[in-house]
Formats: sequence, C-alpha cells, structure tokens
Amino acid sequence: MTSRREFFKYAGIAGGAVAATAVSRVAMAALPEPVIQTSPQTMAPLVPSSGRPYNPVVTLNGWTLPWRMNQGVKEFHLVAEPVVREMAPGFKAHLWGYNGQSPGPTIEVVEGDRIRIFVTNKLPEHTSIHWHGQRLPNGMDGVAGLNQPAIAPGKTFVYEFVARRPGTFMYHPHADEMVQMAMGMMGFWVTHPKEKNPLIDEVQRDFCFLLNAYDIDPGSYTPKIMTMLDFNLWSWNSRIFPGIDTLNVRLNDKVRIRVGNLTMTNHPIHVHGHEFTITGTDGGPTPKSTRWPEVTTDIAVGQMRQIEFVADEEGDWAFHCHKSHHTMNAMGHAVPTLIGVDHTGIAKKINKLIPDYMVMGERGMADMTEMEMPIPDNTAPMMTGEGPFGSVEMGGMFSVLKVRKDQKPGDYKDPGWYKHPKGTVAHEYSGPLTEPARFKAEGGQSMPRIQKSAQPTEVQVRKPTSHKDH
Ligand SMILES: [Cu+2]
Repeated sequence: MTSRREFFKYAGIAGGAVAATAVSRVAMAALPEPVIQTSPQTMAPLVPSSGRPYNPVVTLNGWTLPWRMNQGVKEFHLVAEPVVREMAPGFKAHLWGYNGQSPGPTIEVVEGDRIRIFVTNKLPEHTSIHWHGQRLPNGMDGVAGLNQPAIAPGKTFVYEFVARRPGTFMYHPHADEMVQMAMGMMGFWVTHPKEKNPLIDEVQRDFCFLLNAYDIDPGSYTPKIMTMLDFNLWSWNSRIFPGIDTLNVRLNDKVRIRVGNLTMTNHPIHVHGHEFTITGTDGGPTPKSTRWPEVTTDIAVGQMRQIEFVADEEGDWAFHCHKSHHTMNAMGHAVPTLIGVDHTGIAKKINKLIPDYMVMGERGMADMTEMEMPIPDNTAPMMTGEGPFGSVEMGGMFSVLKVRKDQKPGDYKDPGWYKHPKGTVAHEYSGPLTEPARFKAEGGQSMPRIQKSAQPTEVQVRKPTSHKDH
C-alpha cells in the first residue's frame, strides 16, 4: 500500500490550484496515491486539468478529490478511515470518513467518463461503498453481501463503471450502515453534462453539501451510534453554525445549490430574499414542466435536490433548515417550558445553597446568548453567531447567502457584512405609542355552546418535554 502523505498541496478559497503530476508507467500500474485533506476550510473549485472540461462545484467546508488519468480512465483513491473533524471552531468530533475528512471528498466527473475507484479500508471493521443514484453494473452497486463481499479491514477493492447520466449523487457505505453513517461516512458526487443539455443551465456558482446529524454528548468526542431521532447536532457537511462557511456570490449570478439528505429526518431548506426552482433530483434533471417558484423545499431522507435561482437582491440572506430545532446546537430536550413562570421565590431559596444558581427561560431562551454561560469543554454553544447587529441566535443548519455587486467572478471569498443603503434597515420607532383597541366579542362567538361550563377555565400551553413521540 502507498504511504499516506499530502500528494497535492491545497490552498484555501483565497487561491491556489492543484498541480498536475507527471507519473511514470511503473507508477501507473500501482494504486494512485491517496490525497488526504485535514482542513475544514471550503477549498477553491478544482478546475479540471485533464479529461473533458466542466464548471467545477464548490463543496461547503469541503473539497473535490483529484484524480489521475490512466489510459483514458479517471482513477480515484478513497481511504475509509477514522478522522477528526472540527465541527465548529473549538469543537472537534471523532468521526469516520474518507481521506482525512467527514464527509469524504466530492467526486466530480463528466457524463460518459470511465471511472475506476480504489477503496482502501483503514477502519476497524469491514465496509463497502454504494454509489447512490448511479446507473452501473449490478456488481458495482456496493451492497455488501448482496452485490459484493464486504471490504475487510486493511483490504483495497476496485469499483469501475461509466458515469452514464449527468446529475447530483452521493456515496456512502452499505455495510453496517447505521453505525458507519452515524459516524460520518458519506460523500458527494457530481456528474457534469458532456455537452449542452436542454435541462441543465449554465451557472456562475455551483455549491454542494450533505445534510447530516450527530448525537455527541457535551464534553465527549464520539457520536452515539444508536440514536435514531434525538440527535443534538444538525450539520451541513459535518459542520454546525457558526462553523458553516457562507455562500458568496456576485449580484445577478445564476446560482445552483445541490443538497443531499443522509440524516434520519426531513429538512425543509429555506432561502431568504429569492425564489428558486428545483432543477434536479438524484434521478437527474427535472422536466421544465415540473418547475415552479418556491422559497422552501423539503428534502426527505435519502433524497437529493438541486435548486437554482438568480441572485438579484444584494445583501446577507439567511439560508437554513426551517425546523427551528435544527438551527440549535447541543441541547437537552427534556426541559419544560418556563416562559411566564415566576422563579423569584425558588431562586432565592436555591441561592442560599448554591450562590451561582441562575434561572433560565422565563422570558424565552434568548438569554442563553446574552449570558455567555460557561459551557463544558468540547461542545458548541446552543445558539450563537455574532452578526453586525448582535447575536444571530442560531446553531446547526444555518448559513448566509452573501450577494454582492463587487464580488469578482469566480471569487468565493467572504466579502464581510453587507453595507445597507441609508434608510433600508428596520429601526426603532420613536413616535407616540397607542394601546390596541380590543373587541368585546373577541373569539369563539360564531357557534355559541348551549351548555355553559360551571367554571371558566384557562389553558396554559406547555410544549412536550421530549422528542421521543415523533
Ligand atoms: Cu432540518
């Protein structure tokens, strides 16, 4: 087996290209040396240096795997291995992934390409790779036991097929799947069209990422693999806000964002300030007649969606999952709602015993960000992220689409915060305030009950204390 070292030197989004390498005939007969990447930065798009040209994608907080051409075949080398992934600054998780990262590198090829992928297993147990959404010979589909023997620890298998149709795909193990996906084993795959396709528009920006989720107790490093629904970290490419990079585009760019869902629940992905259409799924480009404008699309488990829009509104636009619990970081769910509960008496009593005791939640949970409470080592604040106007009070599946007039074509650098034109920011009203008028017959009068209750009752709404029931 070849040694593990950084074969190509990557630079971050600020610049840098991948060098082409001259390889001898002897080297071509051996395995391609695996390229390992340990930085969680969003890497610059990998412009192809061999094979058919295409417009490369940008993987959020990720990278594209370089290949070598071997007699017309594109050869890749994936290494399944334990990795350390920084999920947000100051918070590292011990995951399993490919080539130094979870998710593994994005694989980009062109429709019609013949592809050979070497998969080396450096995990403590067997694995396999399923190429989700691909048309391929049955024996290359990667279901261990059904289509191939599992790849034992230390072994290398070879997959070979032709990328038959363009689209948005992914890869993941199909051996001890629950454990291996809960540990972060997955990656993105894009097959670019070989020629102009009436259903595939040219875009100036093409982003991709996977939705994934982990259950890591605050202070620990390894995900709990038995969790089915109650995950505490909702991530994009194994990163949580504010660790997810922003999507930086130029005003009037046509933007494509490809998203795949490998969590255990659906995610309604929502863009502010623009309407998009779904232009593709893991089944390929969608017919034009199925495309309508919307601002949120629900991505079910195992699905992929490709959204497209023209970024014609300048600003810093929120881009997030619309399930509000998915824009929070590590939190305990078994907490009753305390809004409106007066704690004065009890807090005084507890303070006699524990001087630092503090009550939270009686005015909502925004206090959590104001107080900047000390948190255990190796976890992330529940909701955080400093914006130009204060705390964004978000976590998990949240990022920002930054649309700028002066963003250069092909430049993915963060342009900083949007400078709002004068008079275009919501602000405090300073005139006189009036009390709202209330109607006497307010509520419940359209169909009066015949039997009246003996005692009037008032219901206090209390949210369920656990997620176990849904
Ligand atoms: Cu979600």
